[in-house]
Amino acid sequence: AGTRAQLIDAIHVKLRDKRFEHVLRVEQTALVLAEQNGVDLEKASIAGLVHDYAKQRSDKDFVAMIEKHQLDPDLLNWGNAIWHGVVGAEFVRDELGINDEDILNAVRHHTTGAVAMSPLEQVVYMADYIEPGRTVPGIEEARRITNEDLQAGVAYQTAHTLAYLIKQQAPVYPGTILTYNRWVAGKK
Ligand code: DGI
Ligand code: FE
Ligand code: FE
Ligand code: FE
Repeated sequence: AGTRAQLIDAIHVKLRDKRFEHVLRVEQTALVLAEQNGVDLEKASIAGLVHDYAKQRSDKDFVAMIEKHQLDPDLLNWGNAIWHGVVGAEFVRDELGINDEDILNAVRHHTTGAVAMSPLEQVVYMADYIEPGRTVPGIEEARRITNEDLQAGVAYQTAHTLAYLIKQQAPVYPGTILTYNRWVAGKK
């Protein structure tokens, strides 16, 4: 296992400065949420730093990775917004040598959420949404709710993201709907 500085360098060469600065803010926000929720701080740091590691890869690279790891072929019908998390975790493992499944799941699920999310996954999902650079309407309420109750924050983000996608008439990834059913609609 390398140092944080080595990890930072490996990430920075793959990301534009704006994206890299977002990643650093997600790390710091994840550390605060981890502390508040009894989550391992080192894992929160690493997961925050690597969550968008694959964001700037080409579509061709993602398709090759889906084939290499024989991931769900339905993924081929989606694009960077979904791939950089779900498929991005495979780049994190293959290129950065991170094998911790909790960290890899936090990367996989940071955009869409998931039916089952560990506390670390919830921390990263929420840190990405409320980091101090985010300015979307309602962000102050999202921060307040999340600091009070992490799981309530997950429900808030999930509901608002789905409403946003529907308003845009954007395609909704099936995993996003499953997350909504579990975390917002309370389906067992
Ligand atoms: O990578 P970031 O910009 O830091 O944030 P993110 O990974 O949470 O990506 C957020 C974007 O992903 C946001 O524009 C909404 C989009 N998104 C989330 N769920 C879905 C989705 N886009 C589509 N088309 N379908 C989804 O289910
Ligand atoms: Fe992302
Ligand atoms: Fe997000
Ligand atoms: Fe992000």
